[in-house]
Amino acid sequence: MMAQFPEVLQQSTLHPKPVGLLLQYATAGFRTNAQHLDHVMFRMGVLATLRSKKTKATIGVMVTASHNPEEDNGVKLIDPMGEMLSQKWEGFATQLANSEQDDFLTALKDVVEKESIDMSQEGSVFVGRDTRSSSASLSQSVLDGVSALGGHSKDYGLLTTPQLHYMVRCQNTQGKYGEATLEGYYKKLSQAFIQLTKNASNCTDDQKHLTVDAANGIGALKLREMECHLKKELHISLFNDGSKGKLNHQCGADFVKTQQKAPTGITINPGERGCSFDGDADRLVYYYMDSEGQFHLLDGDKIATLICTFLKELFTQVGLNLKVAVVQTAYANGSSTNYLEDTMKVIVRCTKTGVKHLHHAAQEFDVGIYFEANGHGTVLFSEAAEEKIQQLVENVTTDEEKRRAGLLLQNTVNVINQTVGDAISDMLLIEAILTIKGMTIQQWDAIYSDLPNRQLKVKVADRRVIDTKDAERRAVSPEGLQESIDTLVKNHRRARSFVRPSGTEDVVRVYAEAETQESADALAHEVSLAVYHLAGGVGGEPKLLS
Ligand code: NG1
Ligand code: ZN
Repeated sequence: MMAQFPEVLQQSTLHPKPVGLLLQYATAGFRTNAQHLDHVMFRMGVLATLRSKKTKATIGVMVTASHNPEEDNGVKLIDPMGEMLSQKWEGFATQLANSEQDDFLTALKDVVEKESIDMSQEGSVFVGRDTRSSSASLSQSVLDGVSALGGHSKDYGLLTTPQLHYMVRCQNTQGKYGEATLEGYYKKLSQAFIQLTKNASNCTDDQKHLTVDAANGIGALKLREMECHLKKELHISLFNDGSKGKLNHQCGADFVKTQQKAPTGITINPGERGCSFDGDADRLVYYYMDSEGQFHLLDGDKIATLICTFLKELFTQVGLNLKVAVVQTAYANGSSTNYLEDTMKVIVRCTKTGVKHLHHAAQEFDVGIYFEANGHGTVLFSEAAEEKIQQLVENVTTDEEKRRAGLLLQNTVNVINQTVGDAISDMLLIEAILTIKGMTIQQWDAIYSDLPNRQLKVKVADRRVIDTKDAERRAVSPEGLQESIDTLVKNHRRARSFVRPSGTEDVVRVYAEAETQESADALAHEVSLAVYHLAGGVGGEPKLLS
């Protein structure tokens, strides 16, 4: 066991930690300027190998900073079933990343001891990276970390984040989930998509057309690779493919959602569907322009609602009584929650921000549809639910109509990447649903009307002074803040507002929604002022949006 440690120690000196630099493994792993990350990458290679030895399974390491600017980078670990790293190990990740050079070995041995890791066990790690200029060398540092501990690694090179999650799950289920190759991923998803859409009648070429903004990121490359598998069942016009624009700059799902406007660099005619991926292709939002040139956004809440409607109809058709739930966060538009609960009569759960929270909540149901408003999400089917669908399709006594619905369900399961939100997979599912239902994007948008809303950021000296409860919907500290918010909310119609410290940026986020945009903007501004004054705001007072 001890024989491996001198090697790790020696190798770690080639990836030295800048003295005093402290980072935290947060909702999206480690994320900061790429220049500060070399030691973190090496150490995460080491940690992933330990995690692999502990779980006796393959672990994934993805090098990406998602929707952050090109000069940033980051790293996330992927657990055996393709899910996010367990919370306990997030702590170990922070501990390893922050130990100074001389203490690194002690920190490492501490993890080995606490987890009683058998160091003679083999370690296996899959590595993937996005298109950032820093990603190639940083992912090499991850590989160095794996080999320093004698682990085996497979470098997939350029991948979307959800593709790496998929590979890890395929590998650890011995192929039951699919084949752990890009070809396997493309085939599984595109075959399911073609099966889903083949029965749709009267689908015109116009309806098969979709404009995609790939945020100048990895999604563009992977969508191009996939296109030939789709057999022209979907006609994609790809924009922001990385050939000229800057990654995530004025484009991509995060830009579109936060700015509530179309990305630059795309051409989209009135009424046509467009969608945006984020920089690592795990988020997706849709939109269209109406005949007056007005932009309409269909975010994660609209996506969840469409998927839920589709699945519930199919479950009714086949007569399956499954416990279906939609999992959201406090950022979900109030209209979506009302529609799901009051009209659709489905269970709605609200969790803290961060997909791992949503994912865990969704696992408690037969079918758990989870989406953050920003477009990150997927659908989870319990093993029992998948078996019931399988039996239905295989049962020779099932009548034709039910079998057809059963096959749609089965292909829906197959087109979905259940490990994590996946822009490509979610896009195929939505395209299939719209085709099958013969629905336009305007009809989808009309299922319910969003309440106007606004998100703002406030800079404070220390955002940790804000503590929240009730899935971040109420602030418990600093004193008086929640009371102020309650009072401010009362002055607006159909209003709601909450604040929380961001997990990925050094800011406090403010969310407000109300009956009109003016009202939502005013409320967001008033609450920002309350945060500024009660939670130690720095810089100038927040200004009202003009
Ligand atoms: P923070 O910075 O904690 O709000 C943001 C997103 C999350 C999640 C993470 C990880 C919002 C309001 N927050 O978290 O939903 O996606 O980034 O990327 O969109
Ligand atoms: Zn992302």
